[in-house]
Amino acid sequence: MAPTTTVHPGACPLDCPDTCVWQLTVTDGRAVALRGDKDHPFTRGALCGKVNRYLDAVNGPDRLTEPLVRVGPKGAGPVAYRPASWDEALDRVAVGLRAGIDRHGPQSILPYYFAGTMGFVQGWTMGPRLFAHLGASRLRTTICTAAARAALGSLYGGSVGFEPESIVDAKLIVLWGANLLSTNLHHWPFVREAQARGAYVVTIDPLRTDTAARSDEHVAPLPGTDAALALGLMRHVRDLGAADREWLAAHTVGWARLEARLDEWPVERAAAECGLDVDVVRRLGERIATTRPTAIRVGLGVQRHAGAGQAIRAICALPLLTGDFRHPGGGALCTTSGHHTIDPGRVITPPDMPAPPARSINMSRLAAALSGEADPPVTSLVVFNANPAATAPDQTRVLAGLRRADLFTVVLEQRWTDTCDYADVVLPATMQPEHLDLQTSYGHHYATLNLPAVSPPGQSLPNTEIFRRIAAALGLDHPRLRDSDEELARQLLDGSGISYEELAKSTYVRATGVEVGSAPYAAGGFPTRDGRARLYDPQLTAQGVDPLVGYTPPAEAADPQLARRFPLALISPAGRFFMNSTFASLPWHRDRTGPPRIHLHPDDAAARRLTDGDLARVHNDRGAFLATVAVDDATRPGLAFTYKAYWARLSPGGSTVNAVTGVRDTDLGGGPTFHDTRVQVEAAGPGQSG
Ligand SMILES: Nc1nc2c(c(=O)[nH]1)N[C@H]1C(S)=C(S)[C@@H](COP(=O)(O)OP(=O)(O)OC[C@H]3O[C@@H](n4cnc5c(=O)[nH]c(N)nc54)[C@H](O)[C@@H]3O)O[C@H]1N2
Ligand SMILES: Nc1nc2c(c(=O)[nH]1)N[C@H]1C(S)=C(S)[C@@H](COP(=O)(O)OP(=O)(O)OC[C@H]3O[C@@H](n4cnc5c(=O)[nH]c(N)nc54)[C@H](O)[C@@H]3O)O[C@H]1N2
Ligand SMILES: [Mo]
Repeated sequence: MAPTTTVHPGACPLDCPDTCVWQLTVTDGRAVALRGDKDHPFTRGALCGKVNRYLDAVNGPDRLTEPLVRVGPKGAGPVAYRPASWDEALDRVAVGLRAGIDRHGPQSILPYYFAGTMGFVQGWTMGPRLFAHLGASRLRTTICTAAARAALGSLYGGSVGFEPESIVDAKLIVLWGANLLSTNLHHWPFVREAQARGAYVVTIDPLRTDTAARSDEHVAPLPGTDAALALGLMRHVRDLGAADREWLAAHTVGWARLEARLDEWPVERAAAECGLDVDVVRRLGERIATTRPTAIRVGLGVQRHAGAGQAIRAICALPLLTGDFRHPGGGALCTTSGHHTIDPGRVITPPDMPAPPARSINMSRLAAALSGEADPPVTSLVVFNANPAATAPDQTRVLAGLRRADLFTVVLEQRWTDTCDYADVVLPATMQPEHLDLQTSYGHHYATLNLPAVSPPGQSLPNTEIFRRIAAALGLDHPRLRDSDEELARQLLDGSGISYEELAKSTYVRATGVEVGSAPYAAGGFPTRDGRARLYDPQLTAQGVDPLVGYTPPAEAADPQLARRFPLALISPAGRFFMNSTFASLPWHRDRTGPPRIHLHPDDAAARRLTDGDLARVHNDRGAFLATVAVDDATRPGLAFTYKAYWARLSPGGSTVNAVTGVRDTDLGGGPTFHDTRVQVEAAGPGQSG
């Protein structure tokens, strides 16, 4: 018989601002080819390198295809597990969760999940709904953008900014702590188009990334000092008479106070704080003062430091000063999330379903929550769409917590991960081509519907179905715990202005009411109560934060005491071929990425007699990891870097960079401070290669 081939549109589910629309080719029931949808206005056809090989993950021999239950010690890996039927596995889950509830109450259960899929249906509906109904601890999902969200909520009233496609109209583009070529690839062609039309592109990043190297100028401040730079730039803009006082008066509050503060921030002070040449700051200030429109694309790297909230506020205050939001292509943009209208909150706790009040636990503090900070203790952990053993800070304590004999852990996964090593029960989950989902984007204004196109391997099931079955196994019979995936998608769309039928027909729609190429805040109208942006926000006082836009220095990076013992600041941004820890076990992706590396400035390498290819031990008081030395002048003396999210079980020594990152909240939002870390690096002794 001739093979049957069909093509199915869908959405890339990964935690990336681009949310590509793709076309999946299925032959005789098997996913055989994947390409980008050329007609999609933002992603325009090309997929990134790592997702070009997404079918390696879908069709991989390492997919989990049946439930597994632990029969050996925690931490020993797959050998400690045996296959089980769904009935047996679900029974274990129910018994384990019930035992915890009986001893310590439902709050002893912690669901831990994040954006392994950004699909709302598989991520933010049935799982959180079940746990809310049970009265389990709520998860504060802070691991990625919490500081930015809180800062933008204060400043603009939400995570909103210039319309991303309008960047082609900008005459000056500042890529601030954003490595577009690795993490926001589909915005880059728009930047190039602006450049072709004469725009000047500046990247502000402590590292000379590919993006920095391909910009017209690279400005490399010390990590965590961005607010100081922004204040110095604002001061210079003001001194040059370029503050748009009319727009400031009409559409902001707090300008008079901020102007007084700028008196304390001459460019010399800003330059000194940032470790920059004063002329660099002056020249950039002049450019900003004289170029309309200026677009500032703000990455998330700037907000993984102790002063993150103030950094985002100060950077995003700049275009308020220059009146840039008047123009298409002017203003700042960190994430587009606040423009989107789908709110999973109502779906997680529907009004007709009881959800007892419960404490919240900050996911960025998992290490602490598992080792004594939580009272009542966390005695059950249900992990889905996340791999915290690799990705959460303070890995030594995270792993010790996961190893606790009194902790009952359930992991829903597509393939065996570091976190599975510590599970009592592992449940096999479907991937994007196999389930229904609905997505918006944190980098553009489109929403996409993804319908199942192939059958799942073995007995794997969508998260939603697994949670429906866990609910049944627990004897919970509220009808809301039986809603189908399509019903959940429809509930998500309720009141969003997007219709399911329309999405089913066209796959994606422009979802926000903001027109392509428009200037949504030209005449103010920010989503604050009075429509004004807040340079001064008295509500922040209660959170211990300066109500006025200002500068909070980094914690470890700027600690001279600590620097004596741990002389190198360390940042761990996104690499190109992994997506957090997703793909970090696949042969093609690993080949492209190579082993964990510690990148050192030539001076720092020489001082330690380290050369390219040496195995080094990177350590501080919290822990250590092993990495191959890469001597690299993309960084500056005193600053080391490595890429995030290798797997511990596949790393020499069995730990990753998160063994040295710590549990410390950002000033605003309770986010993690991955890039605010100090370490020492030395040659790994013999026998340390694990
Ligand atoms: N290929 C790939 N793409 C990804 C990811 C991935 O792992 N791989 N991860 C996804 C996720 S979860 C996210 S949240 C986004 C993150 O993507 P980004 O927003 O790009 O965030 P980071 O990678 O943390 O850091 C971006 C840049 O900020 C720089 N940086 C670090 N500290 C500072 C600082 O203090 N000041 C300044 N100015 N710059 C600083 C880093 O050197 C880095 O080049 O990317 C997503 N996309
Ligand atoms: N050192 C350091 N650490 C960091 C960062 C950093 O900058 N530096 N960045 C942080 C950031 S920004 C983020 S967002 C976090 C991300 O960290 P995590 O949230 O842990 O994300 P991933 O590592 O991608 O793991 C996602 C997992 O979900 C699984 N998954 C995907 N889809 C599904 C599904 O439908 N069902 C189920 N059951 N599973 C699914 C994937 O197989 C994968 O194993 O990492 C953080 N960790
Ligand atoms: Mo993230």
